[in-house]
Formats: sequence, C-alpha cells, structure tokens
Amino acid sequence: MRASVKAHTNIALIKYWGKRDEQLFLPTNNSLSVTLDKFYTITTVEFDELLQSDQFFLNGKQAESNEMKKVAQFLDRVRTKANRTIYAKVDSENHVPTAAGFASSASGYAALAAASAKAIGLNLNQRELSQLARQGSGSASRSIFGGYVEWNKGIEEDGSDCYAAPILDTDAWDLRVLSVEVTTKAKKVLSRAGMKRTVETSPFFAGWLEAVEEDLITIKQALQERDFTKLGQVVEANALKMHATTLGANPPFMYWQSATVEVMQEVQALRERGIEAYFTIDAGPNVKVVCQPEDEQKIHDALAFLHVVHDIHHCRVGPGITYLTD
Ligand code: FM0
Repeated sequence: MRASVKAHTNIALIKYWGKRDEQLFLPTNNSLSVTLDKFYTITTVEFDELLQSDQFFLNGKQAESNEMKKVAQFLDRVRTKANRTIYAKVDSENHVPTAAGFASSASGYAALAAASAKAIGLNLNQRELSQLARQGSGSASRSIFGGYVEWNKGIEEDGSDCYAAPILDTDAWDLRVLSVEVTTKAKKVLSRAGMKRTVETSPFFAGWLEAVEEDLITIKQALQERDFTKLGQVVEANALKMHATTLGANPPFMYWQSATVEVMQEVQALRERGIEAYFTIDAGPNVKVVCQPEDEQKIHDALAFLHVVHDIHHCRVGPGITYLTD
C-alpha cells in the first residue's frame, strides 16, 4: 500500500485565472502550459491500518496545520473513490527553488494524486489522474503530462469533462524557460484568493474571458507552426491581461514589484536589440522568460547584470509523471 511518484511543475503560457466551481476546481477558461524539467516534487504515500490520522511531511518536516488539512481533504477524495477508510503517511520532497507553499504547487498535487491513487489500489488512467490532481490544485491537472499541455475547462457541472491533455510531446519543440527570481519583501496574495477576488469584483474579468479564447487559438497555431515569434507575443500579452484584471478588483492588488517591472523592461529592451525573449508572470513577483536555445546565454547574461535579479534557473521542456520503485 505504498507508492512513490515524481511530478514536474509547469508554467502556464495561457493562464488559468478564475473558477466556475471552487469545490471541484472547475476553471472559467482553458489554459495551456509547458512542463518544466528542472523543478519537481517526489511524493511517497503509504496507507497503513495502524495510523489514527493522516500524516504529512514536507522536506522532512511535519507540515503546518493548514497544509496538513488540505492534504487530508485531498486524501478523503481518494478514499471515497476507493471506498476505503484507511489513513496515510505522505512524504513530499519539493525540488522547487523558492520555498513556496504546497497548496499552489502544481507538481505537489500531481505527485500526490498519482502516488495516493496507486498506493490505495485505484487503477486510474492519465485523464482520471488529471481530474484527481485538479481537485488539489487546478494547475496540477496539467502536470500529469509532459511537453505542451492544454487543460480543458469542460462544461459539465460534475467536472467529468474537465481535464488536461497533451498537445505536443516533450521532445517536439525545444524551447527554454529562464526562471528569474527577484529580490522581494512583500507578502503574496495567494493565487486562490487572488483569482476569487478577481472573479467576484473585477469589471475587467469579462474582458479577460473574451481575450483568452482568442489567445488560445493563436498559441495553438504557433505551436503547430513552431512559430516562436507568434508564440512569444501571445504568451506575454496573455500574462499582461491576466495581471490587468487584478488592478480592477476590489480591493485592487498587484503581484508585481519594482524588480518585476525592471526584468520585464529588460526583456523588452532585449527584443529591441534583436534578441527574441518574452516574459510571463504567475501570481507572484518572479518572472519567467521564454526563449529559443540559441539566445539563452545572451538573455541570461543581460538579466544577471540587473541588481534586482537574485538567481536565474534554466529549464527545458520536461516530462510527465513517473512512478518510482523503492
Ligand atoms: O498556472 O486555487 O493552480 O495557469 O499560476 O490551487 O486551483 O495555484 F498565474 C496564476 C495557478 C494560477 C496560472 O493557480 O490555483 C496558471 C496561475 P488553485 P493554482
């Protein structure tokens, strides 16, 4: 009754931003991501008749109570599916640079979904695993798969048609993602709270939903044609539109800091010098830069020169989940 799984993080090229059902983690729009090779989580789940409650260790330490609660709620879904009442010990190792929480970690819930399902004896296919991972964190639905992945919002109320599926394999197009960490002091508004506030209060949210449909069409063309300029332009524009919705929320909020804007401007300056780089930003101050292999080093050097840049991690397109034997 034990299983270990490795799952990688992903970065959304077209963002998931807004839920139509918070309990089932059903999104308002499709999103499209690329799985990253560098950042991952390894999770071991062991169900044990002797346990009186679930246990959750993150990087070797007992997890905080709010994270424990979310993991236990997730395991409840797995137990219900398997029709069992047995508790589990969960051990997660996060190989993700910033000490981000577990809840927002796509790799965390993708690994937990696959490991817990296997350990309890559920025989789920990848689509079912994507649906299960989704119910821990929406973006985790995409991390079941490698390469370029689309998460379909679905229309059913029970979420039965809401899962991710691969668009291009891991080896199909060798793009690079530089993960640029900036120095920061501010506390972050968690993506879950941020998207909820935006859906409920931002007058720009309707515009977001309209624009994202167009952006999905464009990026899928760019992926089929391997047209990097087309891809980069829509990736950057889509991120900017997502962030614009937060400025219209009540109360308004923004994820960018001055360091974030400095990196964004440097990326735009690189383009003016003929080096193709495009940025995207999630619910935080750090920036991800998408580029082609031949430009990676030049872009690194320009960004490393900025005082606000703390660290730069180089990622390639990564694989889907793997089951580890121990
Ligand atoms: O990844 O409330 O999955 O598409 O990263 O757990 O379902 O942490 F930029 C924001 C990720 C949102 C875009 O949200 O939310 C993306 C974001 P949950 P997640």
